[in-house]
Amino acid sequence: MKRREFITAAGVGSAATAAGATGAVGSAAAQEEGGDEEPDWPEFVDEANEYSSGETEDLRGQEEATVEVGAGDGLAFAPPAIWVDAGTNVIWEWTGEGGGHNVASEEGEEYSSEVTDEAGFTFEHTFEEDGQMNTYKCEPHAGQGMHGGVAVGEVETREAQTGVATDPHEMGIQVQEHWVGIGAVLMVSVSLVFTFFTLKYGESPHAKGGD
Ligand SMILES: [Cu+2]
Repeated sequence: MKRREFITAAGVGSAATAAGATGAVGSAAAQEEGGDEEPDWPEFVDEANEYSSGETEDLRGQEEATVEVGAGDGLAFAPPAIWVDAGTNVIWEWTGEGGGHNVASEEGEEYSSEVTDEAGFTFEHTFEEDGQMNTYKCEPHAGQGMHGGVAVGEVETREAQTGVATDPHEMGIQVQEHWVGIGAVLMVSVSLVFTFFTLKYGESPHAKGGD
């Protein structure tokens, strides 16, 4: 009688611990799912001035989008990475900062503006091809990171990693979940095996000395 009470208590205790660990797995997974998707930019855009991972400007649903030429310290496009629908007219507008700039396609649809430092100068291109990842640059400052990207419609995406270096963080979370998951499985198994053997072979040493 006493023995069975002890076994029940031990079983419930282990089950509760295992449930706690399982809960931790659930919340870690929920945190990871919280991120947004952004276009899977090539390195050319990832290294663009004024761009940080996860900071794509989602302008889908608009017929027109404006990008500043000569933003930040003067050698950047702003926003440097935009996501638009097919048929969107993108207008680049010069700030007059940072010297003479132009807008010239790198990959994707082809276009090229003149080089100028005139504030208020504009250049336009309408992106027609759905699913295309377009990249562009300022030719005088391409070597200094004056790059930009225009993702159009249904492009390949990746998990946005706002404010964090991409890969190490992702791996860190996966490793954590991995170990917590193994821990939970081990605890449940040990609990079940312990209960089974104690019930089958009787007499746990802890059950002695009861009244
Ligand atoms: Cu430039």
